[in-house]
Amino acid sequence: MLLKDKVLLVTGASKGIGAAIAVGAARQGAKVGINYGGDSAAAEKVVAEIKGFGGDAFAQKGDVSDPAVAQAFIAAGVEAYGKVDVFVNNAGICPFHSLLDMPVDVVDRTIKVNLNGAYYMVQAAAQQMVKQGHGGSIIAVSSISALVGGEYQTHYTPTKAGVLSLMQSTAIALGKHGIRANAVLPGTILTDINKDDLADVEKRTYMEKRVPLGRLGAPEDLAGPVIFLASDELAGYVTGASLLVDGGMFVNLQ
Ligand code: NAD
Ligand code: RM4
Repeated sequence: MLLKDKVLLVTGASKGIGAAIAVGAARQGAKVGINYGGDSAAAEKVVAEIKGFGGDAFAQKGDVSDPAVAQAFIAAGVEAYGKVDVFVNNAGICPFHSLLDMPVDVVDRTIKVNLNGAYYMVQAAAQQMVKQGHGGSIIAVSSISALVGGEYQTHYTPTKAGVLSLMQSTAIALGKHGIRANAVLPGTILTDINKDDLADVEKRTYMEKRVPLGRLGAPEDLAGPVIFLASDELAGYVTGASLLVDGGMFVNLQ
């Protein structure tokens, strides 16, 4: 029970990586608050799964690109459980699209959700943690895409580099408050975000072949690394760091 008595809030957790983090953290004893963008039934299913094994969780709908949603989500966590110990910024979108004919609204939306949304949420969580005065852990789900490019991700990869940079600066800004800030960088994880992209069998086979561990990732592969970074016991001296969780894809040149 690495997160016993801890309160963990996570954005974009109705499915995919966020849901796996929520469930994994709850299994380690955390009380969990879930933000999500759309599918209320899916979010309630995650809450029900957690309650099913004796955990505690709530879900709150809200578009992270709205700064008021960040304040409301942190406030909901405090109202439910009295404090926020761990904040995980995970919500994100990746509408694959080519560069030359990229519509302005697709660029703007991607940046607003992935980067502006992260900023508002991290700031709101930080304000609460500083007020509490007993430290905390902030973790952002960045990406291997913070380090490498993608032909149909010219709007997306800068947001993931931005989120990584946000954690680095946040680590400096909040160190004096005992608050740690770190990033996880998933490789290619099978979720709805890339379902259409990987429906191209040739691309999927190519991506699989790039992974030394021999398979693409599952959402659950991110739970352990996030729990590690959340835990003061295990990662108390880790801040400003980034952890690739990609089966070795990034280092696989030849
Ligand atoms: P997913 O599509 O399965 O889940 C996305 C989640 O974000 C959902 O819960 C959705 O409701 C929520 N969301 C989307 N827009 C939102 C908004 N405006 N406000 C609030 N919530 C919103 O995708 P996923 O693969 O689990 O992605 C989660 C994060 O992981 C993203 O930030 C993504 O960039 C990152 N990531 C994913 C991969 C991958 O290969 N799947 C790799 C690296 C990084
Ligand atoms: C990740 C990475 C994956 C892609 C997802 C959408 O950052 O680029 O390969 O499938 O984004």
